[in-house]
Amino acid sequence: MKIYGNSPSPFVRHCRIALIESGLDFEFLIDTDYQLSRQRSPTQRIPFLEYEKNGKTKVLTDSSSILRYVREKSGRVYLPTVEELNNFCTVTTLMDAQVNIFLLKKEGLTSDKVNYLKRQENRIQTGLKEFEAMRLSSQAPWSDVEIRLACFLDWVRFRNLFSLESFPELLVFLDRMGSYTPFIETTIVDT
Ligand SMILES: N[C@@H](CCC(=O)N[C@@H](CS)C(=O)NCC(=O)O)C(=O)O
Repeated sequence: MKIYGNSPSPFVRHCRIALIESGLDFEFLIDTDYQLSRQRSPTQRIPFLEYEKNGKTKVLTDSSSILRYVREKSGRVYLPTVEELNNFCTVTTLMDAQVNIFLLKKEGLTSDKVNYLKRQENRIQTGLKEFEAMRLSSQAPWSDVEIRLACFLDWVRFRNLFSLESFPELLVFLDRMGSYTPFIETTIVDT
C-alpha cells in the first residue's frame, strides 16, 4: 500500500496513524506541491491511497474511505455509532474550514476582506467549544474522532493558525495524545 500526502496535513496524518496502528505494510510518499494528486486523484487532494486488488491498482481518494478501508482490513470497527459519525463529521468540517482559510490567506484573502472567511473562523471556534465541553479519553485506545481532533489541533499549533488558549481541556487532551507512539511517529515536520 502507498499513501501519498505531506507531513503537516491532519487528513494525511490521521490515515498514517491508522496504518501504523493496523500493523499493515505501507509506504508514505510525499506529494510535493500536490503534483501527484493532480495527476492521480479526481479530487486533486491529499491523502490518496493506492493498493492492489486482484492484480489491479485501486485508488482511494478521501481520508474517510481510506480510514474505513484500513480499519476494516485490520478488523477494527470504524465509527460504530451515529454520535461518533457526527463528531467525526464535525472535526472534518473544522479541518475543511481551516484548510480553506489557510490556502486563501496565501492568495491574500483574509477574514477582514471576505465575510465568508469570518464565518469559517467562527465555525471553527464554535466547533472546538463543543469538543472542549466533551468528555474525551485521556489514554489509548483512542477513537477515530479523538485521533482526528488531535491531528487538527496539532496542525493548528504547529502552524500557529490561531490561539488554543481558550480551550484548556483540549490542550490537556492534546498533551496526553502527545505521548501516544503512533502520534509521535507522525510528528509534523515541514516539507
Ligand atoms: N475530504 C478530503 C480533504 C483533504 C484535504 O482537504 N486535503 C488538503 C491538504 S490538508 C488538500 O489536499 N488541499 C489542496 C487543495 O485543496 O487544493 C479528505 O478527507 O481526504
